[in-house]
Amino acid sequence: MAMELWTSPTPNGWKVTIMLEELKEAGVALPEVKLVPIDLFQRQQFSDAFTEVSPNQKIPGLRDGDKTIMESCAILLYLAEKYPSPLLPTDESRWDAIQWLFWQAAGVGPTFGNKLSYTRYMDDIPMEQKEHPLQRFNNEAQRLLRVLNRQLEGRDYICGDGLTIADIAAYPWVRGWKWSKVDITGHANVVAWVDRVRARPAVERGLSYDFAQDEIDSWSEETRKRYASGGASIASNESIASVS
Ligand SMILES: N[C@@H](CCC(=O)N[C@@H](CS)C(=O)NCC(=O)O)C(=O)O
Repeated sequence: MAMELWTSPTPNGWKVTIMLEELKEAGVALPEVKLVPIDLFQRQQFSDAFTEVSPNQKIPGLRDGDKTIMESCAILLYLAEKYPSPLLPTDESRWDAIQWLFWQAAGVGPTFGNKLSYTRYMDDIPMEQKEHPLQRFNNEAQRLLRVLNRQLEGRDYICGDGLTIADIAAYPWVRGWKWSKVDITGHANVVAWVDRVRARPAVERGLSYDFAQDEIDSWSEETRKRYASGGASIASNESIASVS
């Protein structure tokens, strides 16, 4: 039976599509993966069918036979364990990848995500109410970038010479820095790492799922408008009680 990936073209979604392509690149014979697009602008994340796959009502979600998995980093770990490859080493160094994976899930994702929301998706909120969160999330994002920059000193990838699930988790958030307006340009190792990861053919393929290939690096005005106007649904506070 095919695996099903319920997802959207957003940073948390790209983690999994990049992972699938990097596994193929590593020579893993993956079963067929059926893509089930979730239109967040149409609030499909709140449908009963998707809630079965992801009780948290956020993409991505994976169904593999009887097993359903939510949370992008849990999906990365699931795929990495099920299909062994250098993306998650089997020796002691696996803990390097796992700790940086959790660092992304607990720090980079929420911080960059919140900075993005206040920067792009809350135009109806007066600036004086946004100033504090904007500053707080920007400061924390800059702190995380300093941590990442230090970790990348003398290393091509977060855990050393080879790409791991730690890079796959962090990259989609950091690459979107122009959209979230988190300036990475003062962190030379991070800038070089973003370019290095982007140059990988599997990453290019992973970023193209259900998304126009010629807009991977630079969105058209129309796409920017669509994300800006519908972004509030991507970072919604819809109550779980409102599910019909
Ligand atoms: N911690 C979750 C975060 C997932 C998440 O925030 N997904 C966003 C898209 S990037 C989403 O589904 N938003 C819809 C909503 O908030 O209603 C993960 O890593 O999977």
